[in-house]
Amino acid sequence: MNVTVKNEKLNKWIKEVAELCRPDSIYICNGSREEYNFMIDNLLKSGLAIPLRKRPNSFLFRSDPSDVARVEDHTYISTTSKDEAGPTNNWIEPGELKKTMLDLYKGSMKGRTMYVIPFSMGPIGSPISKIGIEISDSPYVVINMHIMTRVSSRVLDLLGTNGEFIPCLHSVGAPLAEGQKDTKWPCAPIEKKYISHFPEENLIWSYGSGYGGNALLGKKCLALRIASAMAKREGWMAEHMLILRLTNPAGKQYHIAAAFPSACGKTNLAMMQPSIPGWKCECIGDDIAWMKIGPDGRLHAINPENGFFGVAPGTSYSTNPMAMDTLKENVIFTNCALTDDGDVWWEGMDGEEPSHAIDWKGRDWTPESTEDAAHANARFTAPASQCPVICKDWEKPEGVPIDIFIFGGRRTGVVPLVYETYNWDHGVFSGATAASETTAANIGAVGNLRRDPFAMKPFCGYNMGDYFRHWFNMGDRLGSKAPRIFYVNWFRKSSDGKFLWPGFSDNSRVLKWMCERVEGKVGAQKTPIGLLPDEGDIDLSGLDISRENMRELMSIDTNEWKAEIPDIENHFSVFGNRLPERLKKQLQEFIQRLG
Ligand code: SAT
Ligand code: MN
Repeated sequence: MNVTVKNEKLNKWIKEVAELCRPDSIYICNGSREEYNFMIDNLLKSGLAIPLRKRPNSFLFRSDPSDVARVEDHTYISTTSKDEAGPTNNWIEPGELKKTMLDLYKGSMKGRTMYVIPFSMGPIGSPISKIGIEISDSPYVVINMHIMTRVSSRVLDLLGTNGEFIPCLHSVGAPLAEGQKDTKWPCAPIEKKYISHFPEENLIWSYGSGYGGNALLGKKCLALRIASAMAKREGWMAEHMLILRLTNPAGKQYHIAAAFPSACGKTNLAMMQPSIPGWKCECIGDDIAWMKIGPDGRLHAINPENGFFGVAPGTSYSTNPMAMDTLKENVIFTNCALTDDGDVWWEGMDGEEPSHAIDWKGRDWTPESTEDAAHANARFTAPASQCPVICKDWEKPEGVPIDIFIFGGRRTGVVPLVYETYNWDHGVFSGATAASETTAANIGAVGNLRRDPFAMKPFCGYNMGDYFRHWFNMGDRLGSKAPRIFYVNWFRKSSDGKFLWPGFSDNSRVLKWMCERVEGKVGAQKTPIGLLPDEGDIDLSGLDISRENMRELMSIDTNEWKAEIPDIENHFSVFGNRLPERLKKQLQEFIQRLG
């Protein structure tokens, strides 16, 4: 497999990185099936990949127990001035950060192969796509990138001799001395992990982790952090949003983009199968949306990814049948449990628990074990094309026109099932103040309430005050063609700790109400927080839910909302003079409405 690199900048960069990191060999990837199989063969031989008898061409990997999720505390937006990174990002001055990281990279690939991975975010050759080149010393990264992005030698052809690309440098940070045996999941200790972004020069440097968003640099690093900064400069949007197409019984299509934090059900909603008759849902993307204003003046969205990197625990035929059917073959599983008959298993899967399994740490597990068999952030990596409800237009370069934006999070209390915001500015306020309980997608405490504006707190590549302003600017440009904005909370619990709303396929009932609002078919009640459905307007036919539960789900306790105000003020105050006046105005109006 001889791939020649003609791009001058790329050749120079490959040479520089090789001189710095001192790999034993260099391999330029072409993205072919043979290459994938060859990589898998090597991973099987070294015992890193575990074949799954029950799922053709599927493999299980177990990470090091210290390397199981994104590391937000070690993620940096490195701009010349700290102010440009803003108060929600970690910042180190670029010169200093590069010096530290250059020291770490020195010889970091010794004993390993350095892979050069040419990839496209978005269909290859499309005007909205971006080309990245990831250099990595992890074969696990190579095979995951094959699924999650479009890896191809065609990307190199497209680059020609002087095309532009986004350099993404990755090392697991575990050089091997002469004769030293490798570990199953090489990585560096937490204090040496750095996930660094230099948005002023569209550059990504990642060191020390081999897991998910820390290592598959096309995803959060390129398609969100770097892309959000580019989008701000160029007048488009890069958002942490799923994209779906909903078709009503009359055949009318609605496109919905929804922002929820990591591990809050984006994949489930993106592939949801409506429980209401005659409605159809198709998936366009489950994590990231790039949106531009089209010639029709509307906002058009594409999914820049090529696969799903979804949370496994909790995924089942009852919660997400379309995901389960996506996972039948050609899947990489990470940190799931292994059953005795050679399949994967995780908590929340259908059917009986296995009486014995090997847990994600490689130990015997039985239902009596005190720890879970799969890690809470165990993941599947699966090709999007395998999803039975992937929309036929999911790769259309012009994207799909967005009708509805949804924001939300995990809130045990306070926030009702759904409300519509009064207008764009109020919608931006609801996105900017979105709060959610933390999940296992990041290393750190789980279940703490935090403000996670637009579900972008960990992914905004510049000052978030400016990001809010950018949302207002986009709204001004879109005018009457702007999507309507709603807020949802699928996770409200009753006083005895039970979920009030069944969720999953029944979320279609809430989406139907949104479509009817867009059509002007249903009214709504004005409340201090927004427009709530009139009783009876959410289609509950065929659903066994009590009136009391519905009332509790929709209830608004003014005192609880008043109690949120100091926290919102606090949250806003950190942005100083970067906080748009329009958000301050929204907060004042909100306080007045609460009385
Ligand atoms: O590890 S990832 O960042 O890719 C998954 C997530 O947190 O959404
Ligand atoms: Mn995500």
